[in-house]
Amino acid sequence: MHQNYINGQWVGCEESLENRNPSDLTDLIGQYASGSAADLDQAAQAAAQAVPAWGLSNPQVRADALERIGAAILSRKGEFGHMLAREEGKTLPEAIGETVRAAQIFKFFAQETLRIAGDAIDSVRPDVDVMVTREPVGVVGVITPWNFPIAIPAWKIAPALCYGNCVVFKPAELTPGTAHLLAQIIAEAELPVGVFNLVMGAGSVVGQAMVEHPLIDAISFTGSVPVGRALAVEAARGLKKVQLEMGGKNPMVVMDDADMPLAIEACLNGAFYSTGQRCTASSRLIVHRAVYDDFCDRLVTAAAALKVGHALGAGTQIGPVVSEKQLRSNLAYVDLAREEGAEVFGGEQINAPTEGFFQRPAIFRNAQNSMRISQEEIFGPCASVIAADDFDHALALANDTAFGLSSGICTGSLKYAREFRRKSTAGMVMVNLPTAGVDYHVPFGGRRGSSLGSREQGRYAAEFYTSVKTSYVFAG
Ligand code: UN1
Repeated sequence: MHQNYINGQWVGCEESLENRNPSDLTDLIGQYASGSAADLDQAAQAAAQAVPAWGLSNPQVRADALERIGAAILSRKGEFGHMLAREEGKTLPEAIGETVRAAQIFKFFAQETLRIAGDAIDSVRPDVDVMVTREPVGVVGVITPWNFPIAIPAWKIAPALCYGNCVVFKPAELTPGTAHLLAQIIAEAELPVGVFNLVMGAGSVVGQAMVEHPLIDAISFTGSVPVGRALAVEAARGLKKVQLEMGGKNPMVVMDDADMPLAIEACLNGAFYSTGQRCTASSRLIVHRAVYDDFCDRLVTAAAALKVGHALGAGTQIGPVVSEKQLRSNLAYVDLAREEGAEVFGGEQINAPTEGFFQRPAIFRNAQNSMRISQEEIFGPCASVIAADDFDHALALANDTAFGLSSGICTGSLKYAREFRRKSTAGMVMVNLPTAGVDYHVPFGGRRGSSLGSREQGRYAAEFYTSVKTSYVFAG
């Protein structure tokens, strides 16, 4: 069994989880520990004990450790990519790309340790100096989803360590393999005992124990809206700091002056790559009526040509859906699309040489924005195509959602691009680019049902991972 890492030791536990390849159900990747509330307690205690020394450690020590982790991930990117593609179903190039991104995140935060700055301000009182500094929050619980099994852990763990926090990491049950590899690398980076802990297991057990634990000071979570909401309520009881990244129903507007091949490519990428399993996926394609039919015809043809298959197969463009449960849910939405009156292209489950959860990309033509298929996050390779009369109508439709993570517009007009950038009520806006696939050094996050708390990534991560101290010194 692959073990948890607690207080500097690899430790087994009674329960374990089976990790299987969604591209080939006969491929058993391994058995992984499924921790208990007691394991979580051990990890939280170890982390809390490590906080005082780590929090005051020399930034060069943290910089060197983060740099070592980044370099080790990079040097093993093939192994990581292979594991990630095998357990999550992302294609191998996507999986290796995600691994490189994770390494870059560790390297970015290695440098950030040397830039933790504050303010010195004159006091309004004589002979008093005021200093504003940033200190670690303490023990940070990290709860991550299966869809980015190395990038999302990286963008939570790296800043946590950079700013002097200790970490208890609970990865998604569906992707413990990548998390375990990452933990091995962190374990080899010679951090003091207790600074980093891995507790794999069920959200209802380990996650619940984490949110209830008095020694956990803050939780950074990426996952679904219902879990995020429950977590926020529970965390409020313990007055824990929380950062939630949840769903999306991201709009991509295609104007009548768009470069059509570029728009098709951006929509294919945004809607279907990574099997649509991205909170930044373009699941609402809002297309100007003047080009609606042309756009739909081209998109249907291009989507039908995408090669769906084994994530590790040569030339595969769309890997499997992550699990049977997710596939059932996606297929139910395809049925719902028909019931709601959309015209459905693709979306059917397909067979491959290996038994897995393969689904063809689904396009819901003549969809309305008010339909459930256009309002609820599906988290699969499914996109509604909604007609808009003009720019203002498209903008109104784009903003008419309970989410607000990313949004995009394809247009040749600077005026439309500028207005969309200013009036889109999303946390991230893309012009002539897919709504998914973001840089690693700038803030990530959204509004409304998509995010709660301060931004992740880049220098803005400091807001969550530090606590501000204001000191007054009287010189006498
Ligand atoms: C990306 O689009 O590059 O869970 C990242 C997700 C997001 C990450 C998306 N938190 O899909």
